[in-house]
This record gives sequence, structure tokens and C-alpha cells, in this order.
Amino acid sequence: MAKFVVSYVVLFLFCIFQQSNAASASYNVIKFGAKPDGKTDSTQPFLKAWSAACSSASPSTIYVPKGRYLLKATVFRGPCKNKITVQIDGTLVAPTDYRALGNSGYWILFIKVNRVSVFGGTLDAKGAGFWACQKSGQNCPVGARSITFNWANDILISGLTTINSQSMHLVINSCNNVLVRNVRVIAPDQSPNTDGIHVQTSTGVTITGSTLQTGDDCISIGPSTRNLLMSSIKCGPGHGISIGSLGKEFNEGGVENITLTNSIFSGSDNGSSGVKISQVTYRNIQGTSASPEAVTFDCSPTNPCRGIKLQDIKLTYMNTAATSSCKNIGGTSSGVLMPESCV
Ligand SMILES: *[C@@H]1O[C@H](CO)[C@@H](O)[C@H](O)[C@H]1NC(C)=O
Ligand SMILES: CC(=O)N[C@H]1CO[C@H](CO)[C@@H](O)[C@@H]1O
Repeated sequence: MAKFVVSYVVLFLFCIFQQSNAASASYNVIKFGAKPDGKTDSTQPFLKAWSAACSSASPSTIYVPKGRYLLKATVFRGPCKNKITVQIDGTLVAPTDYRALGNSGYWILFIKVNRVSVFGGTLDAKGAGFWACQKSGQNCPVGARSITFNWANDILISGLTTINSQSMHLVINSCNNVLVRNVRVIAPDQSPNTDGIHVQTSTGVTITGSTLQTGDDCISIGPSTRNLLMSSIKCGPGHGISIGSLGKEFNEGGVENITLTNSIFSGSDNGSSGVKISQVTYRNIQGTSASPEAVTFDCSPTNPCRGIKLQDIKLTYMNTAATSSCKNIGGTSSGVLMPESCV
């Protein structure tokens, strides 16, 4: 009898699997006219593939084969009828002239999408021209973020590489339930404002197994962010992890329940804050600091940081213990702490 039940269940699962397989649709961008030559503008073919997937009643896959695809500023808009998987085996490249992304502020933008998964892919934004413009003090456009999710829910970003963004590489803004895993960010350590991952006004974001080498914050956390988990992060060069560094506007929402575990920093420095911060846990963090002061909690007297927990931290500066400084902070510390805790 028990045996019968098991095989019945297996058969039943098999049927479901068959069914969902049969019903899913696949859209290859090449069939919509995309050219993998790195020169022909493939923006419209990508948008047509998106429209087809977005209006599909069954789950669908957009497939980007190997090759280089030139994309201008592109908006993938939802809501869509069902789940969408974007499988990228190729590289998306931005136009060589940085002005082509204009003042839009975005290169690849997903708006109001739900249940979208992006697997693989490389984004090469060719940001060097834009950074040079900024350095020379000319009149430059605002600079485009490479990939942004705005008002999105149930998102998976897995195995994506993003290179040389004009500004922030990956932005998660006003989202719920986002998993970022095995992502790589690569930009020179002198490139300005090229944050690796920026999270803001979002709940339930997990960032794991990612390597972030960039010119600004590896991860920056903006106002109104709750339940953010970061684990197995390799950061550096880069400015470490900053919380609430925007802090410019009044009535910004606080940052709550942020956990960073099992992460390694090299040549990193710190960030500080102007917004209300609570329940931040740093556990099992190692590495080297670019400045003698490795840990700075510069919380404001009006919005002190609360519930900060530090456990097993070892950060050195030129082979000696780095230092820490705390202002207006409350919390606890345990385990081996280098620098000594100021909490
Ligand atoms: C804090 O965030 C974690 C995810 O990092 C979540 O599992 C947990 O439920 C959150 N705690 C509270 C009190 O919301
Ligand atoms: C190296 C570095 O950027 N250190 C900074 C850490 O944060 C404090 C407070 O904002 C700054 O004063 C340091 O310069």
C-alpha cells in the first residue's frame, strides 16, 4: 500500500512537470531580429521578445544566445501575464558614446514586473567615457545605472556579471522578495559612484555569494529598507557596505533588520548614515581596511542607531588591528572583535 502511494505521487508530479513544460513558451531574441555582432542596434528586437513573453498566458523564457548585443536605454515594463525567465548566454553592450544613454539615468530598466528571473549574462556598460567626462568637469549627463528593478516583486537575479557601469551597477528600488545570487560586479577602484548593488525602499532582499569590485560602495542601503540579508559577499576594492548614506531628504523611512554574515572585505572603507537604523547584525566578517578606521557608526543624535550586534569580526589595516568609532549607537557585541567593539 505504501509503495502504491509513492508511485502514485511520483506519477502525479511527473504529469505536472510534463504539463508545465508543454505549456511554456520560448522566445529567442535572434528570431525577433537581434544581431549578435555587437554593432547592430538590437533594442527593438529585445523589446519585441519582451512584449511576446509579457503577453504570454503561460510561463515563458526569453533566450539570448552567445554573442554581443548592442542595446540602447531599454525599459522592460510589466505587469505581465505569467512568469518570465530571461536566460542570457551572451553579453549586452551599451553604445560606445556615453551620451547615447542620455539623461534617462537608466540603461536596462524593469518596471512593475513580478516573477521575473534573470539567469547568466554579462552587461558591459562601457562607462569609462562617462567617468572621464565627469573628471574633466564638463557638462555631462546624469549617468546611467546598468540594471534597475523598480516596483518589482518576486525577482531572481542569478549568475549575472556587470562591468563598468556609468553609475550604480544593480539597483533594487521599491521591490519585495528579491534574491540576488552569484553576481559579479567589476569596475576600476577609481571609477566614481559605481556602487555594486543599491537597495532602497525594499523588503525581503537577499544578496548571497557575490563578488563586488568597484569604485564606490560594494552595497549601499538606502532609506526604507527592511529585512535585508547579505551573506558570502566578497567586497573590494570598494567602499564596503554603507547604510543610509543618502540621508538628504526629510521624513525618510528607517532602515531595519539588516544582516551581513560570512563576508570578506579587502581594502574597503566605510559608510555612515543620516537615517534611522535599527537591528543591524554583522557576523563573521574578515578582511583588510583601506583606512585605519575600519568600522564607523556615525549615527545622528536625533536618530540613534539601535539594536546593533557585532560578532566575530576581524578587520586589519596594514597588518595591525584597525580601529572603530561609534556615535549615538546602542547594541551588543560578542566573540572575537578586531577592532575592539565601540558598541
Ligand atoms: C529579519 O530579516 C530576515 C531576513 O534577513 C527575516 O528572515 C526575518 O524574519 C526578519 N525579522 C523580522 C523580525 O522581521
Ligand atoms: C576611508 C573612509 O572613507 N573613511 C570614512 C569613514 O566614515 C567617516 C564618517 O563618515 C569618514 O569621516 C571617514 O573619512
